[in-house]
Amino acid sequence: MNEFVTADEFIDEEDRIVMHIDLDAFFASCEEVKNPNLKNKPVVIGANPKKGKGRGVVSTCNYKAREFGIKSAMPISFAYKKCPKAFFLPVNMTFYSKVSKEIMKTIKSYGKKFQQVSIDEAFIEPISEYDVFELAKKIQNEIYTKKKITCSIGIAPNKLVAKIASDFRKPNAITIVKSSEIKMFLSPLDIRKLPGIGEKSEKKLKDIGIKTVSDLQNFPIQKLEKIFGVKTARYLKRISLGKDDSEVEEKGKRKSLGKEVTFSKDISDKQKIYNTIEKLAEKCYMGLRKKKINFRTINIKIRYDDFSTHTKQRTFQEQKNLKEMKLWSKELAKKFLKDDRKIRLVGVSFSKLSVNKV
Ligand code: TTP
Ligand code: MG
Repeated sequence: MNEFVTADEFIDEEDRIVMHIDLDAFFASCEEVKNPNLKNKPVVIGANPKKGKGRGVVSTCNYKAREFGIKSAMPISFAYKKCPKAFFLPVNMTFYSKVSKEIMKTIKSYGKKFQQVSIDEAFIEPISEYDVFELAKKIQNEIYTKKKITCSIGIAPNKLVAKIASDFRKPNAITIVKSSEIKMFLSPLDIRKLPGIGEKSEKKLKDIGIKTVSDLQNFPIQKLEKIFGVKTARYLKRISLGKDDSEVEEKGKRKSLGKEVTFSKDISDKQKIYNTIEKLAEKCYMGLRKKKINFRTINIKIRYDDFSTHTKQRTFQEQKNLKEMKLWSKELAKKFLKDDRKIRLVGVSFSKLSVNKV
């Protein structure tokens, strides 16, 4: 299946380029690195099969074991039935994490932006020195040379399509989808390939005759809204068309999120200044919430008309809500607004960030 691998004329100037790199049969590949004798033999990682009586599940298996119909999340007893002669190994997370860390370092070195999303996958917005197809091959070669592990890479104008593309052909493949090809690329795929469509949504969609992404693309939006509600229906339509503007960024690695405004004319109108600060605090707060990032510190910046700049900050023990943060932003600014000095710029930023685990 080569029709989407068209390296030469890829990507119009204005397109964003996102690469999604996913390691092949990761846990099983790690075990093969440790014990090369396992190569070309079926290898299943997960719970102890106890001769078919084990009660746990399969974490993953190599491609040889997949030929027997074994899959991630399948009860280990089923896997045993399908291939009793497979090599069943327990999960050795410490080892896999170490391998993953080293591979992620390599991937990161080729990204202007980098976001690791799980132990074996990451997005990058690649550095622009290379042709994207060449770069993808270079990344595959480097990972293989260093760690003897293969990976599959999807390249597209956004994260959504890049992720689907990396899964499109596996193992050891590169799939490029240009923006003009997105709709056609997604059309024949099963709706389960779209992110956020789990078993439940799949059933609901299939009940109304939507089996492929193309069915979803063509389904009348009004009807979809009636069944799923406006928000979900619009989300479904957007992803069916491969639309996604989320950024490649490492969650929790960001140190702060700030917004500032320079007034068109220096002002001393207190109400206007407080309103602006409150709005900036709200923008920062909502920006972080959207990305599920918590903060502990708020910083206020004030620049007077003579360019002298002052800041004040406050750190909290626990997460605050929007209403509290609006009040705090104004409280911290109070000190600078005691006299009638004119203000040129105000800024609000939130820091001490951490990924929201809730
Ligand atoms: P995946 O990337 O989903 O799977 P994979 O790398 O084994 O195979 P593929 O070539 O299709 O990418 O998941 C990465 C690792 O996460 C996988 O090696 C084991 C672990 N995992 C589980 O423990 N349970 C699961 O149900 C899945 C899907 C993965
Ligand atoms: Mg993988």
